[in-house]
Amino acid sequence: MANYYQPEIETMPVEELQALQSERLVKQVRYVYDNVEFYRNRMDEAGVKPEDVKGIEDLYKLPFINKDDLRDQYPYGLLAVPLNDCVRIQSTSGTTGRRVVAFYTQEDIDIWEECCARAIMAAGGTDKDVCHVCYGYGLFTGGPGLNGGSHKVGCLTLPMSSGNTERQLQFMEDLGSTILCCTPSYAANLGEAVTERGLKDKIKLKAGIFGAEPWTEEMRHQIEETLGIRAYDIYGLTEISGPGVSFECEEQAGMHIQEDHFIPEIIDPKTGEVLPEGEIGELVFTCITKKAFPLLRYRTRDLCRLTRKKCSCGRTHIRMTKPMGRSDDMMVVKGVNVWPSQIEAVLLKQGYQANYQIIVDRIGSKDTIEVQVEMTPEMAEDTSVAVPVREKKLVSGLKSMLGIGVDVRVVEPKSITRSEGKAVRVIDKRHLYQ
Ligand code: DLL
Repeated sequence: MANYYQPEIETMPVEELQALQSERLVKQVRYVYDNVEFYRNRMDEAGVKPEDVKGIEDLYKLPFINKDDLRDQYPYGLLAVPLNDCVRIQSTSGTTGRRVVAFYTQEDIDIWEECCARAIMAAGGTDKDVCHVCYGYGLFTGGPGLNGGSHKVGCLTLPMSSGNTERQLQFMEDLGSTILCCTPSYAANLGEAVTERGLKDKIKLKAGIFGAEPWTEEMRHQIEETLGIRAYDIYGLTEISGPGVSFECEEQAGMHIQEDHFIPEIIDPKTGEVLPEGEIGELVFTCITKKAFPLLRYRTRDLCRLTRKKCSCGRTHIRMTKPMGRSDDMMVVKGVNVWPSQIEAVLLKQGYQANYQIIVDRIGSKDTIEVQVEMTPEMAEDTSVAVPVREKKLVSGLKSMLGIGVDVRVVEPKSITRSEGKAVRVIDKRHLYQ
């Protein structure tokens, strides 16, 4: 069975890695210029010729592309191979506009699955494992990506897809699942169900690979505790391939970006200026090995920071911090920037679980923000602390985190709808009035 921990690539000295990137970038820019009219026009407009890019130091010369460009080019405008050479499409959910459809050749699929295989191995996976995949299957990349990675590692793969918690638990117990792959919000729900049914000692899970949505360190601890596992983060996006663009190793200290395939940059989202290592900004990716849908300098809208500090796992690939969310997840409420992850951190620190919803509205010209959070069953049983007392404590915690007043409603256990895929945390009713 192939070993998808690839030390010759994953621990390659940085200078060699960058030489490899430069070589691949030069070829890729020429390939894209020759095969995609949209890029040819963009580069001509920017006055950049393929031969101007001689290595990664020239990356900044290329124009950016963004999600609107992808939507405008829907469906075939960015295809760099004849449609006949493509074997698969995947797609974004399209909740915020027209869908983005990404195309893959067989080689693209192989590379993508290899990245997912590396992620599984970095979480301790081997061909002895039973890999329980309950990301959604279908157009969403989560299920197909981790499924392919699990095959490559040689795990016994359970293609569960999302939902039907009873069946998930039954298979987990009967087939001895050892690695769980799903969104962190669904992992938290499974953790809750395991606790309620007293199954913790009956399941054999040891690791989880969770991503596709932002999650906090507090949530990691909670999931690790309830499921008795180590919880690893995995990041990716449909446009760039899917999960596995980056992932955590055993150090759980940032996600290694698969730099032999993707070159990351951090830019100032307002000016587009490339920022030095260590600064927070918008993550931009250039794909240097993709054939069907090769994006150059794609603006992800995800905000994070990069570090090249040595990682004790031995991998040399640069690490990214957990994205704080997309730049478009940030809300401006009462004139202040508010991230759902800040709210989550306060709730979990005060012993709640990640079952909450944030409702933003506008009354007259004033913004309102209400956080509804469920009590845990233990809190509901403990009558010594009244609900208004709990609410007051949360109001104060949120005020010191956000700097604004927030209404809080502590509600009964199980009264907030559970997510099976990406959780919907924010309902911003102000959009209705625009
Ligand atoms: O969510 C791919 C994926 C599937 C990643 C399974 C990890 C696991 P999209 O549906 O295109 O693809 O959404 C991509 O989700 O730009 C981020 O905003 C967000 N995202 C993905 N992974 C993480 C993560 C998949 N680990 C968008 N932490 C990205 C925070 C994440 N946000």
